[in-house]
Amino acid sequence: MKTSADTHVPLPRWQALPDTDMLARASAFADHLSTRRSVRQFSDKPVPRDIIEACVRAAGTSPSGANHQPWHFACVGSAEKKREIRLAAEAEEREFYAGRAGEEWLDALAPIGTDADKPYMETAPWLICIFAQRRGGVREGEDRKNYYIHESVGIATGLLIAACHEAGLATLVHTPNPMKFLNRICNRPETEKPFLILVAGHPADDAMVPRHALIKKPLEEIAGFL
Ligand code: IYR
Repeated sequence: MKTSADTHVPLPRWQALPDTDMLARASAFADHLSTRRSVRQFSDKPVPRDIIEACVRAAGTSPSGANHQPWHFACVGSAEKKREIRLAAEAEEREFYAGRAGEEWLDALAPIGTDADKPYMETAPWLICIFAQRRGGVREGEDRKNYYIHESVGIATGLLIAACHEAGLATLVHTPNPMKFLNRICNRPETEKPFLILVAGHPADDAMVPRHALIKKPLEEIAGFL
């Protein structure tokens, strides 16, 4: 690996912890994340914009291909835009649930209880529409090829979900298919591909979550040590 004073700086502010602290912190983080639930009933209680900004800043720290940061977060809080997005998403979802999904997919979704009605897209204060950029670069105005776009945007989305949870915000990953309509509604260029919509807000007081979603695979099933 090539490093020089021109291109590199010493790793700043690295915190070395004793193993016992590392385990305690990793375990506490895992326990906290295990209380996250995908929520489909939201309260209309407002969430100040600066909270969303802080969560998106956390997402923006994500690693990405060649550090090109190939993402855009269109944070939709206006009632008119949320309504437009809801109506367009529901139109796609109606076709999905009426047959486009196919029997096997609908069968897999049955325990979650979802259908084509998405009222929460208007009730929740924020719809964070995440776009993946095919071209860009590190600096504003660059037009270079981006790399590992989906991996990068997926990782950033994971950090965004974790940041929202840490802030006390409930979220839902929503992926109407297709969702090309988002480019028009969010004024994003054709070179960007809608990745997903993250619904964010306070849960409704009477929010319910599917039992199905509580089944999490144990460590032995999801990890191997070699
Ligand atoms: N986008 C649809 C369907 C849907 C698909 C999957 I995979 C889910 O885990 C949940 C829903 C909807 O939002 O209803």
